[in-house]
Amino acid sequence: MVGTLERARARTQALTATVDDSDLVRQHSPLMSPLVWDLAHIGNQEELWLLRDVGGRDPILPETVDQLYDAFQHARCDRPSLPLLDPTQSRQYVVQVRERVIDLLERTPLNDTRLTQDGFVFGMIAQHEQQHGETMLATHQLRRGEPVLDAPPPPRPAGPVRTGEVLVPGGTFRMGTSTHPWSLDNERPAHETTVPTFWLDTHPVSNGRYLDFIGDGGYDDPRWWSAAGWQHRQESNLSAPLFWRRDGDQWLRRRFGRVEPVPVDEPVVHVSFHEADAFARWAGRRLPTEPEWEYAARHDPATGRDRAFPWGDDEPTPERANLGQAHLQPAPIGAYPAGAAPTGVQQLIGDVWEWTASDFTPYPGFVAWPYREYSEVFFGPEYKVLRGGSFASDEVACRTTFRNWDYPIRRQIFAGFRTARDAAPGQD
Ligand code: AVJ
Ligand code: FE
Repeated sequence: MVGTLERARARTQALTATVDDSDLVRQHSPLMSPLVWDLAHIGNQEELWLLRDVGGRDPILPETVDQLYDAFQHARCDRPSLPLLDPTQSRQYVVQVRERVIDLLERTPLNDTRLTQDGFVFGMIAQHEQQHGETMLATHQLRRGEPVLDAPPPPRPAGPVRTGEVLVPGGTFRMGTSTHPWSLDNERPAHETTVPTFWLDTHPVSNGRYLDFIGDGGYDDPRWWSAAGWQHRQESNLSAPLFWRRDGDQWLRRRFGRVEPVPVDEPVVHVSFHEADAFARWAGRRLPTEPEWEYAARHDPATGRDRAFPWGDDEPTPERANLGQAHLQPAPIGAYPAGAAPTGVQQLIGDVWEWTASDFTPYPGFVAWPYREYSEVFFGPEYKVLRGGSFASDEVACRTTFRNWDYPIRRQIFAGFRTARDAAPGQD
């Protein structure tokens, strides 16, 4: 548990120590908080839940500080004008909180309240920090200026890759979880769900395939777009994924401050739900539903078991999935044969978040826990669910049951997609 908290902190450090103080307090996009807000917010959530709630300790700073870091009190675009802790104070604050947390962990017997059972609230805070790690990485991607981040390139496939689709035989499985100790409220409870037989892309949609959509005039043909999608495409003048730029007859993309030709064999990333949905229709297909996605990722048709991961119950490894910001990009299509599901579907975990067709809604029997503002206040048709995690997701916050959500117009997150289609009657 301490190791998991430390891994999150090492990442936070890497994302906040590599830029100078003026970069920390700057707003790199109205869509994002200044990095210094994320930093102190991470510390503040840790203090609120672990030190004050579990530990019964007094506040470290004047209590007026809490509301500055309450995400519901101030929109991201307003956060730079708040009287925030400065970079030095923020760094000191998170260190102080963490020292006291380690002390508390040594004294607190776990399992004596529901909040501490199996270390849940410590796991929740580690997941929270890692989710903000992913958000801070998205801020780095939006930041202009010299590159400051580095990582080795992801693995490449060993040989030729067979792309296409696989038939996923329908059936009933237990969607979600009632037993994973660190699962968040929206993943609960497990409930029987029946999925029809369907076809699913073996891999996420690549930049190469996405370029075919662009080249075929996909952005200019309202036939492929939903009404809301077309309206957004018009208003925002969309013509390619975020961070792409056409240069003569080639496409370039900017990634963490470096410009390079768009790699055709990499999963497309930085597309909105609307773009994913339009691509799918252009291809004569659709986005998978959330139950279809989870069923494909967990269910083993041979044994009838629902597993933890596509490859089985063992934890993720660097051979199985591109997670944890080990690389600063999704890996090429076919780079993770060891991560395949029994049906042969690949790269469900890691690389890019995958847009699904589904709205973010509660499972039957949902109970908000431990706070309504994690999930419950977001339920409804305004948000679409994303699954599977990205190269920027840490494994503590990446499960086959884990649900992410965002507005269908969002593009700065590390989101791509894969497509599906119904099976013909009798194909099962
Ligand atoms: C689950 C990724 C949508 O970043 O808005 C962070 C996670 N919740 N702090 C977000 C979260 C509170 C959340 N997402
Ligand atoms: Fe947060």
